[in-house]
Amino acid sequence: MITLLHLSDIHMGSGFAHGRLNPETGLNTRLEDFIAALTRCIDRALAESVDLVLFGGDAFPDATPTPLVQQALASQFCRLSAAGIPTVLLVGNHDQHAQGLGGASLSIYRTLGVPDVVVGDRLETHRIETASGPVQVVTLPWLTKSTLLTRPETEGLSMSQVNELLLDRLRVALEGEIRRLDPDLPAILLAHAMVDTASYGAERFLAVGRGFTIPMVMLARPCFDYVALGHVHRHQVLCDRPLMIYPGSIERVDFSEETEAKGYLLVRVARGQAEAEFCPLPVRPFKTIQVDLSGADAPQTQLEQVIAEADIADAVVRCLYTLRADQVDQIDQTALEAALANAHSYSLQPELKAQTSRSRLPELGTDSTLDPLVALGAYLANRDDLGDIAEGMLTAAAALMASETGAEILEEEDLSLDDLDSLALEETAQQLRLL
Ligand SMILES: [Mn+2]
Repeated sequence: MITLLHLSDIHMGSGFAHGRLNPETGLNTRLEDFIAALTRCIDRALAESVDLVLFGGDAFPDATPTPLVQQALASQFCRLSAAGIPTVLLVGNHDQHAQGLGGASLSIYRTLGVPDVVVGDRLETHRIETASGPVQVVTLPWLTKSTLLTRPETEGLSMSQVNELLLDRLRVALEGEIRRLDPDLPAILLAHAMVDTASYGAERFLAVGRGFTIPMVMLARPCFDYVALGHVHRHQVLCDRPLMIYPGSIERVDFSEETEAKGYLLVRVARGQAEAEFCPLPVRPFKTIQVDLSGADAPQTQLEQVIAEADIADAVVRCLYTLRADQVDQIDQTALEAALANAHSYSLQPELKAQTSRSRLPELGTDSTLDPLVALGAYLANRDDLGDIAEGMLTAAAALMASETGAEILEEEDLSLDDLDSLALEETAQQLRLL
């Protein structure tokens, strides 16, 4: 029987906006939270003397973490190496470098030859000698179309056709690995993937290179005794035979994870059997306070009352309140800040109640086949306040439409004129500039 600790989606270095500077350490408190969560995972692995640690991918928010963040992660995984506990670090979508092969933020561990650390940045099978005997780990990192396809192969294909082709290739490649497995030894699949039967968490919004979905049946093969997943931030068991689990992220990355339990898995695996225990971590609470004040006679009093009743101690708090334009003067910002002082951090997000329904531009009509660039032009022509950035937005939008990823984003988001109207435009402009 092999005991292992399976964790995933560390995202070390993200969510700084939800923290503050710790004057004693000079670090952002959210970095400290993420370090504390990872430290607890490694502490447990050492305390249990597990035979193996599996990391399911997404170590950082991107492939170029700052040295401080890189070091924070390394100093924890090095404790496993020092204890002689084999560790597999799988490459997730956030760890991949957009340009060419290699260069993933975790590849440095292989380059340095860190003892007992295996980096899974391609589909391959690793035979690992553990204290309780050998185990086979098939690594399946996050797939992009450039992983298994060449550019000429995908030319002229729609996104869904590319995904079909990619799945065909994956099926063949995975079959190749499976056939080479030793049937007498325990076998584990470690995959960073969006499995079709999973329910979404924050990763839906985090994904930079939006990828594709793998059918659960393709991974739930009887040759695997355990399927260790990463990518989805919400802990969930997808299948019992073979046991297939997302441990979820180890800390809350954003408010979409407000109500989710965070933790890691302790798993016992032998040939033909597996059992897992979810171990919750005591992580930072997130708290959304939402109140509609538009009908209130005394909005300030009511808002302070709602805040007083909320459990905000040491929590990351966002306070969303709706009010009428004529009520704005009745809100005392300083008093609100005092009421929220007990929180770890907070943001006040007032929203004005729309007094009139949104107007539509007649020239845009209801023709949904209208060229997006023409529509954007017509929209900007009617928005004098955006005059300064109108030209830049059009240029950026044209570039966006011309680029493959841009077209994919628009297609995936099903971006229509209605959305354009309701999107926060500054943010749109900023995103366009970033692209
Ligand atoms: Mn991911």
